Amino acid sequence: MSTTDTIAAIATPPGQGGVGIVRVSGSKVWKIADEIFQGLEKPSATKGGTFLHGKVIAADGSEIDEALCLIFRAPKSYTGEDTVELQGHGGPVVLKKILRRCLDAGARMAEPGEFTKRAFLNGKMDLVQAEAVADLIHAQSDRAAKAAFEQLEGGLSKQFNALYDGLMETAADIETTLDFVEDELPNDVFPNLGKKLDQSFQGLETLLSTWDEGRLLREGARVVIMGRPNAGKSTLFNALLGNERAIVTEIAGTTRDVIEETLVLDGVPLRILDTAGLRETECLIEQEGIRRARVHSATADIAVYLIDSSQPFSAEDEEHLAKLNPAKAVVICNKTDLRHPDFQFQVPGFQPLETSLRTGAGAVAIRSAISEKLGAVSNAPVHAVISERHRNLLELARVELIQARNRISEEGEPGAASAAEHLRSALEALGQVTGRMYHNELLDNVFSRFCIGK
Ligand SMILES: Nc1nc2c(ncn2[C@@H]2O[C@H](COP(=O)(O)OP(=O)(O)O)[C@@H](O)[C@H]2O)c(=O)[nH]1
Ligand SMILES: [Mg+2]
Repeated sequence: MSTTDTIAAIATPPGQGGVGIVRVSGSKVWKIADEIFQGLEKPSATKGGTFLHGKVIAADGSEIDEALCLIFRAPKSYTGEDTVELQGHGGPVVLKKILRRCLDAGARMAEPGEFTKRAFLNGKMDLVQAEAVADLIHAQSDRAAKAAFEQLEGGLSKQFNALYDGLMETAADIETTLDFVEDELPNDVFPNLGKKLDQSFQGLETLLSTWDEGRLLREGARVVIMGRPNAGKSTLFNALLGNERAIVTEIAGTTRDVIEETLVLDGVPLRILDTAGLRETECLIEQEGIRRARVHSATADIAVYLIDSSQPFSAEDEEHLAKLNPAKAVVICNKTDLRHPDFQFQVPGFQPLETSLRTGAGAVAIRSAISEKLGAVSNAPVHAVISERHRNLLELARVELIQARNRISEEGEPGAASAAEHLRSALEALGQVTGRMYHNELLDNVFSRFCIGK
């Protein structure tokens, strides 16, 4: 991909809409716009930051659409290049014709994310901000959108930059010591360098700690509904979703596979999973379902455990509960409308809710309880959070930083050369987060997540 050619793409989603946009960016944009657009002025003679009203014209001179032509002059455009946006009527046939026209006039079809990639290459934004563009477009909830916007505004980049600059300074200080003869150096040089590395390490840990929240916002918190057969798991699953997604019957063992759906609760996206009831069974299909239920519960952010209170409290429920972490579990004694006189919940550490999913009593409390368990996420102020890619690079930097710190604090001066080496590696990893350093594979990896036209 060269940055001197001119790219074009439909920037609005497929389907019908009031307006549809074709975006063209690159050095040939004025030649192309003059050729295909007829208004009172030529686009090439029009000031940036303004627009023309006119017609998009086919090669044979016939009119394709009435349109606006928005003029952006480098560097004041999204890509940093000369750009026009043609706003036509938002129908797929019309927009494809306009795009075709741009391609025939000398543009090339843009690759996914290529406009944003050019914005990055032209210094309009760093890589973390570019990623935020995709996150904002993909955001499934209010909070995810806020976090992405914060990142787009540079909140996260600032933290990465501070970490990078701090380490860069320390690395330079360490390299300076290499030029000195041993007894020329003041005594406190290495203890001070150790302290600075400690500070950087803290900053790195703080950034790493935002990963969990980032994961929850991007992928959704995993909420697994568990319990013995017939407790009402599928009934709860359907009630949370507001539709009859899972089959509910009075036959124990109805749900065998894991069923997953998504839902937004208090601004946090959730992935809720309905699972097979836990019991001893001869049925191979059900056994596999139960095995999967256990696997999912082990990795869940929240386990919702249902108990059938129309029967006396069972030792089996007690056993299953003992394996759950109370901080991450919502326990529900369901079927209170049929409550057995001898039912008595007796597992310390849990505060069960009482519900009748048949009558709806207590059902609202379940949502609040799930929300509350995810509380750290849903109540905290929204701030920029790191992604999987950032985390992998931070982990690399972390390992190098620990090495550097150990060399300095354990060996002092004799360790300086090796510490400087480790810091260079740490900086290399950190530099790839914001794109101070990049290679093609890294860019391909980042921009492949984008849609065409962004
Ligand atoms: N009486 C009563 N029946 C319920 C309640 N919740 C669910 N059920 C019934 O219990 C049976 C089993 O429910 P289901 O959701 O399939 O349980 P699962 O096996 O845990 O998924 C169905 O007949 C439901 O209608 C409740 O609160 N009260
Ligand atoms: Mg079920």
